[in-house]
Amino acid sequence: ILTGDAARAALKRTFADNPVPESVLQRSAALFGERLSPQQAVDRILADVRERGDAALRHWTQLIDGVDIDVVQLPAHLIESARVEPDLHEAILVAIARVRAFHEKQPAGGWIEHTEGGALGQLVRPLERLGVYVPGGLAPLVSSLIHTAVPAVVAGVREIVVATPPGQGGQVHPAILVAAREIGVEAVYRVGGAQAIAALAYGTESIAAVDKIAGPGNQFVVLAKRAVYGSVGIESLPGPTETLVLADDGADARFVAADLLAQAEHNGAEPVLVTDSRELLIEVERELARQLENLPEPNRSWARDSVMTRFKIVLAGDLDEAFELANLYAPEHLCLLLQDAWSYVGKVRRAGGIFVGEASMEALGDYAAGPSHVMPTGGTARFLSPVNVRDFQNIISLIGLNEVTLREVGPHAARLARAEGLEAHARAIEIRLQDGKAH
Ligand code: HSO
Ligand code: ZN
Repeated sequence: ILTGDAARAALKRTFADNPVPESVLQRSAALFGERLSPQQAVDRILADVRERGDAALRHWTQLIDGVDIDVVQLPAHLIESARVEPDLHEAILVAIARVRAFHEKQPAGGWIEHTEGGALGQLVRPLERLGVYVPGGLAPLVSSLIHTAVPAVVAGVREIVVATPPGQGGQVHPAILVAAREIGVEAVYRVGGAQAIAALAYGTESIAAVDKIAGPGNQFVVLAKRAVYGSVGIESLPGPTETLVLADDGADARFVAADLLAQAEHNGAEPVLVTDSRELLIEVERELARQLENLPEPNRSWARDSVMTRFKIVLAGDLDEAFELANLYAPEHLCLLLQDAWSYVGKVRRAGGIFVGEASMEALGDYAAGPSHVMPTGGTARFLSPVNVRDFQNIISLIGLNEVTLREVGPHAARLARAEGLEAHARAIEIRLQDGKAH
């Protein structure tokens, strides 16, 4: 149990590079015949895809996923014919509709102001082609597709393509295909990992390069995204997820424990409890042990790993200190299980999302509350926002001034140009002022 300065030290993000797990090094030895760091492995894959295109995609997919994909793009009829049970289909539709309705509320238009001095403005244009990475692995993250692609649809992006690692036999989970169809995704590519990021960034024979890549992924995907950034837009570099539950003595320990465990079940997750109540803390620990025992496998092992290795429990002197610590940590998710939780919202300065009160648990937000569940992790809420419509649009500045403004502002601009030693700039302005012919 952490208090005071020890809590401050534990919650302050240090941003040291994560140590490379031995299992990753062993895997790279198996793949490359030598022990490469994840970064070195990613660099090799990126260079190979850039050089050899589809042939490299097939090679790495065979080696890493153990799957032969002679055709990288999933045939369209498989998207058309994908089916899931009716209840799940309905749930997908509800999630899409709620995420869409939420993002349609976002003020995202541009503006043009006309005055007697002419017009200035900001025009908003959607990106043309977006790549959404959908992690495969242990569970098909259909919600990640919805929570990334739907805000892009609202932004006006017309070409959205998906890359996801293929299962044995090259198939993609039907829930992902149904969601892709309902969202109106253009194409699904059966490729994952760094090789998928390379293909989306550089293009190959069968995958046209995109303008931006969005969506969460594992350590290799994140390293690859960081490496291609600049050649292509990158929406964020999401790390392991984290949730800070801020609870007082009025909170129901069962709910607190349930929210922490829901978080803990994610790979590498960091659950944090901050409370000003020692009684609650003791109750939560008891509840946590009980609920953990009742989870089925493999979820219990996943959750136990997070709870045993990364769970932080903080006892704050009062709620003011609790909020100070929460702002210091800048959590991806901040869950307020407080009496009169609404009255504390104004105290939050840094978080990806605030979940206010018992009925707004983070797990609901993961699926169907409305806001995108792709939120800034690792303390990046200090400078990043959750995925939103603006991530999928560009702004174009519009300058349409006339002589009135020119006469007023031109001499100042010319003076600044000369101060910078840029004579031709100054003259380009003055040539209009001199002959009085500027319109
Ligand atoms: N809580 C995760 C997102 C997620 N949860 C997807 C379930 N599926 C990161 O915000
Ligand atoms: Zn989750």
